[in-house]
Amino acid sequence: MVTTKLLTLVMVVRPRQILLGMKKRGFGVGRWNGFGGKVQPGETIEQGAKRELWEESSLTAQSLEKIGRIKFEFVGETEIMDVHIFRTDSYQGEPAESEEMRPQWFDMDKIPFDTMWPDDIIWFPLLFQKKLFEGYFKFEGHTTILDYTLQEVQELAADQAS
Ligand code: 6OG
Repeated sequence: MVTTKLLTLVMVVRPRQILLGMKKRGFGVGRWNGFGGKVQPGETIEQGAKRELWEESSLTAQSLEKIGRIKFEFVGETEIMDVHIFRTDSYQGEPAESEEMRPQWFDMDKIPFDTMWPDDIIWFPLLFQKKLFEGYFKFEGHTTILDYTLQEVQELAADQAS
C-alpha cells in the first residue's frame, strides 16, 4: 500500500541571498537544504512549516508564501513524500545552528548545488523567478533521478493533505 508523508520546506531569502542549512543528521544528512520536516497531527501545513523553521534555524517567519509542491517517490519504497514549499522574506531573529541544521547565507549565484538534493538545481530557477510550481520526482537511491515532471502553475491548492 502506498502512503503519503506530508512535509514542509521553507526557503528564506533576502536581497540576492538565500539561507540554507547543512543537515547534520537524519534524512538528507550532509546536504544543504531549506528548513522543514514532518507536519504534526493537529497543525496546518503552514503552522508545521513555521514550527520547523523556528526549531531548525531560530527564525520566526511573519508570513510564508506558498510557492510549490513536489512529490518524491523512491523506487522500492511505499511512502511518497509530499513536500510543500514556502518562501519568506519577512522573518525575525538571527539564524542559529540547531542540532539538525547549520544555517548559512549564500549568494544566489553561488548556490552549492553539488552538495544539495539533485532536484534542487531543476526547480530553484522557478523559486528565483517567483513562479509557482508543482512537480514529481522519481529517485533511485538518493542521487539518481529516474524521471520527473515540473510545471509552472497559476495557483496552488489550499492547505490540505491531498
Ligand atoms: P526531516 O526528515 O528532516 O524532513 N526533502 C527534500 N528537499 C529537497 N530539496 N529535495 C528532496 O528530494 C527532498 N526530500 C525531502 C523535506 C526532511 C526535509 O527534507 C526535505 C523536509 O524539509 C528528495 O524531518
